[in-house]
Amino acid sequence: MTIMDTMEKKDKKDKKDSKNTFYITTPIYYPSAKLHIGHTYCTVATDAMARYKRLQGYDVMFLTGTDEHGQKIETKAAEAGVTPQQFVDNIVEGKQGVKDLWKLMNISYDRFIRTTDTYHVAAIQKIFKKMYDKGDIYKGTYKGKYCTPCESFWTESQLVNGCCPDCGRPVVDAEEEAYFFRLSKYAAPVRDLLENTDFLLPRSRVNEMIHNFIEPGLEDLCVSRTSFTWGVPVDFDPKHVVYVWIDALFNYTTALGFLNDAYPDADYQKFWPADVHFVGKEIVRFHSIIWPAMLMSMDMPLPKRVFGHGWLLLDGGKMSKSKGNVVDPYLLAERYSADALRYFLLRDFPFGTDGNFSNELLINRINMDLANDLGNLLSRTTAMADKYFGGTLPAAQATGPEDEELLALAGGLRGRYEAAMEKYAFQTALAEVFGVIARANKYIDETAPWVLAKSPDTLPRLSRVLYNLAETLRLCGVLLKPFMPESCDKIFAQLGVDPTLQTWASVATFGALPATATLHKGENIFPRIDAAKELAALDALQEAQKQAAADSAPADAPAAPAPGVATAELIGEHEPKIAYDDFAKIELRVAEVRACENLKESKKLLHLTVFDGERERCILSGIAKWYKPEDLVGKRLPIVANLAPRPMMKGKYTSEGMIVAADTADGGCAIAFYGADVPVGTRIH
Ligand code: ME8
Repeated sequence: MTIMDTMEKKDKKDKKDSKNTFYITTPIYYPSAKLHIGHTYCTVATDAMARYKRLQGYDVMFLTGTDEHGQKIETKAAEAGVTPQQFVDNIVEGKQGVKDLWKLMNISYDRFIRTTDTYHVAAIQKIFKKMYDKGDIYKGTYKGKYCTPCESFWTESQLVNGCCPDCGRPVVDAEEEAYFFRLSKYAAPVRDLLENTDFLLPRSRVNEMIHNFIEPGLEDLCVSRTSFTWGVPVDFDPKHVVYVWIDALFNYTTALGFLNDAYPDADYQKFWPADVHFVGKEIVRFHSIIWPAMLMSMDMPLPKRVFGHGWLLLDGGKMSKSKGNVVDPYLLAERYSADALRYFLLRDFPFGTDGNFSNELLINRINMDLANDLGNLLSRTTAMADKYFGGTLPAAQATGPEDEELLALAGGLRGRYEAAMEKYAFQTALAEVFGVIARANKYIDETAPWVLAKSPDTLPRLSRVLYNLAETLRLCGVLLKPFMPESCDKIFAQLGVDPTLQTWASVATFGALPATATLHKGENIFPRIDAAKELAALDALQEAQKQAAADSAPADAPAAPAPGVATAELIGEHEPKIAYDDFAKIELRVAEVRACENLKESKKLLHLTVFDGERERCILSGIAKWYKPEDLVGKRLPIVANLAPRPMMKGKYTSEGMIVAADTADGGCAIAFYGADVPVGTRIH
């Protein structure tokens, strides 16, 4: 019996003691705009974890998808002049859409759920009814503070400085008939779950949840809306649609066939409860408080774990679609390969905390780790095997004193890697692998194969040295494959490693590669990047993308973010404060509308001629949906008077300012008008 057979047997025995399935999920993303690097980060992490578990022999279910209902999408579709379904279809299935992005990034999901899938819609109606029949959902009137961009109601006690605790924006008073979920009923068991188990990780997030939400007291949760229609209708009261979180959270079970026939119920029996939900820190509250409470109400088992990962920030601040400074994963993956981007994302940023994205970090990481350390080790090893032995290592091999340290480090790698992966510490797992790669490069310098090649007496030693290098590369390749699947296949091809030597069992100890391995020198898998040149090129490309985004947005469209980017974009804690002098630079004035008309080229824009006290100017404003020209003529309203003029509609108009408006509770916008007692041209401070 070989070492490998023994290890395989042991692995099988270990697994028999527990369930051999692993169910992992990403959040289902809002298809309100193209996904960005933040979404890619979470999905790549989930993919690496899923591939790692498959490598270990688990029967894995990896679910991702899109959360397609809600007012935001209804509004965006209307703005784009299409139906909500057409709008989401385009973002999910269209060119460079969500599915294209996951294909490019080599995401090995097993299922993709869209909350507009009919099986999901029908199941959500049944779930809603079940909770209603149980008395856990009841009808009431909602009076509360509402944050329009986040589509969230808040209680007074949850507000931070009177603003939304998630995004820091002002909230408005709102009232409507609504159904409620008795969240308060489950406060004690949820608290127990958070405090006394490892349900939620990292642990610091538990403290946040207890302190911010449990201790102030859990209030019942509004779970239906009447102010928009793009949602799952409550079938026994159709003027209501199910409000986002019931619809969104139960995706994790409907995609397994729970209460529907699209998938066999056996999948639900087999895979539920989930082993882990990966979610960004801003939706930890929904996954660690509301989700378990709803499952308790449904008498369903709870997921084993929720992991709240950190955010990717851009240059220390927020990444924002409306600013046009989100990082486009398409651009980077196409330029440097999906594998390089995947590796960078999981190597540079600790998964549990925030990290600062920059092009410089990306390029340095590719050059240092992939081109220098891994790429060089592979090309030196295969080139020497080729040069000295025509590729196939002779069986006569001699060990030497330099071997001990490398063999010990590489031989123990799987255990250290596994310990890190089980804690979702991708950065540590990768650092372990690259520690071994660095040690192997040092081993080449210590053993000096080019000297050994000079005498027939030292050829057995040379053969052993190259064997040790090839075996180290094989071990590292197997463990890197969840992170860089395509590149590792290329590494295996150069090392002549067949699939039986790519298994988890085969990397338990050093030495499974046959002594007379045949290596082939192949292409350079990770070419070195000219950093200065690439940084300049990336800056130019990203600037062009930013400009294109700005050109396609109306001059003074309200800066309300798409929910798909709200997480990264509304990072209150990272928002720099401005000095009064900065505020004073913005010249706000009272202007009078002298003329106003609809534009035939755009449904969204109104063309206004306003008098600012000194002169007339043209402003194009994206408010046509909420104001008719005749509502505005003669009115006095606030404008930003010192914005740089902007050509719009392909240069046909130049907009010379911006109208200041507030978001309303129903997703519209409201302008504050001044009376005749405020002279035209007055500065607003
Ligand atoms: O919240 N850094 O969808 P969403 C890291 N539909 N991760 C980021 C990120 C950033 N800058 N920006 C986004 C929703 N993410 C709901 C989820 S689940 C039942 C419903 C990732 O499109 C992160 O994982 O706003 C975050 O939680 C998720 O995208 C939010 O995506």
